[in-house]
Amino acid sequence: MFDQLSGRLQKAMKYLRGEAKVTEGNMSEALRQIRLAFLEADVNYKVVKDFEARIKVRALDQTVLDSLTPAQQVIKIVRDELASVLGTTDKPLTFASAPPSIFMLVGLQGSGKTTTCGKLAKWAAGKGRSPLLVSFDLKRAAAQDQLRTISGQLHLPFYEMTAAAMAKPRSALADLLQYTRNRGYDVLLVDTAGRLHVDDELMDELRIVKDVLSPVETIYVGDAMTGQDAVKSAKTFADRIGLTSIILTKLDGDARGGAALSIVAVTGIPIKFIGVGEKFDKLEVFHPDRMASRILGMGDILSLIEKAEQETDLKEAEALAKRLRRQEFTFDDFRSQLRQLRKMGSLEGVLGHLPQAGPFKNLAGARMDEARLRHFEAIIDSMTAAERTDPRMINGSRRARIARGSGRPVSEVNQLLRQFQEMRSMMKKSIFQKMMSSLK
Ligand SMILES: Nc1nc2c(ncn2[C@@H]2O[C@H](COP(=O)(O)OP(=O)(O)OP(=O)(O)O)[C@@H](O)[C@H]2O)c(=O)[nH]1
Ligand SMILES: [Mg+2]
Repeated sequence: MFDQLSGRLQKAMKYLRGEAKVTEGNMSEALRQIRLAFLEADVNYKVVKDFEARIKVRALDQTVLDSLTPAQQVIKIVRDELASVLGTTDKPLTFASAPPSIFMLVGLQGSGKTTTCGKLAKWAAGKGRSPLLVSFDLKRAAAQDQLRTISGQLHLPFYEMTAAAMAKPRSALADLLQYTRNRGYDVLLVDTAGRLHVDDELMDELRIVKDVLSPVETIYVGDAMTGQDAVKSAKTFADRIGLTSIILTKLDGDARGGAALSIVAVTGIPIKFIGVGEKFDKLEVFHPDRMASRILGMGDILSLIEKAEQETDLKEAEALAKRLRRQEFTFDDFRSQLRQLRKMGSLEGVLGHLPQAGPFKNLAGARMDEARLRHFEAIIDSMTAAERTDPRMINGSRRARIARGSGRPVSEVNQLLRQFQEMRSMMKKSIFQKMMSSLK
């Protein structure tokens, strides 16, 4: 997958090998090579520009891991930024809280909608769900036949949508919904018509389907081989009917990578699966991080980098534990912990180690609530450096100022200060210290 891009990126990294320090000079040639590699891979121009700018800033920033060579550091940054362009964290397909979960597939002609319907049905059945397949194509009778055949091959039920019924699309869809519920199917996969180009008639048709069925996921199926065309039409579908997910197909072919590396940034919609072959098991859950590593190749160097990262995390944790022992825990530490948590994507890992009682109760309760952590961070950001180091100085008027600065109510500032003080006093009892060592 993306062999050419991988090759070019690896070549770009060679420009930094053996350099003692990353400077503007040696970075600029590496960056030029990265830019060319991306443009050649048909990545959206604006995405390339942003990517390049971010790498430049981060590469020249001295705070990168000191145990890595300059080339390794840049490789790490490129890998991270690739992952960020691909969507950063895994976003699994959502099931409805009350069945049936309706997945509606849309996209241009030949993008792989019908095939992907079959793949998703197989995937859902493998998860113990009972899927029903239906094709809602007002124009082409052959569309019904294709999906019926696929259902047969998968031994999964198919809902027959007749031409007569489709003459009244709204009532046909209402009947379909009733049938799905009555029979107890908990996943309904809705295949739709494709067109060579986005047109008003298709959009009207799709809007009716979406309106009547209210799918939990409206999935754009895009052919990765078509590069920026897939990106452009995804944007149109997103703007005109609304999308929740993207599945890119035909990544087993000689797709250059441009679609995958542009579509999330351009549309703001996450990629959830990729199609890597015509067979029904050729569907992979999309992991931005793993995909970034795959694109970059360099497996050995990447695992070395990961090890260095873990060591750094451990070192930071140890330093923090030391400060805690000396009771020097400040809001700066607290904030960097919050950032660390958000960076990890999931709070479960770290907060899971906290005792579920005492002062930690509230914090552990925040586990599910990313927004609250962001609010905490905003409040801490609004404190002065002196306040962060010595929160005891934060009196009433300072609290009001911090609330104004962060756009949060004073009550929330009070709550954060209270929790912080509780944490500090708990630390005297060295519970946190124990927790830190349990993290190792
Ligand atoms: N190699 C490869 N081929 C794929 C993949 N997904 C779909 N295809 C092929 O792409 C072709 C078109 O797939 P369909 O599923 O019929 O596409 P569609 O979007 O339903 O097409 P229309 O209904 O005509 O709009 C078929 O030959 C599929 O076998 C994939 O991930 N890899
Ligand atoms: Mg089709």
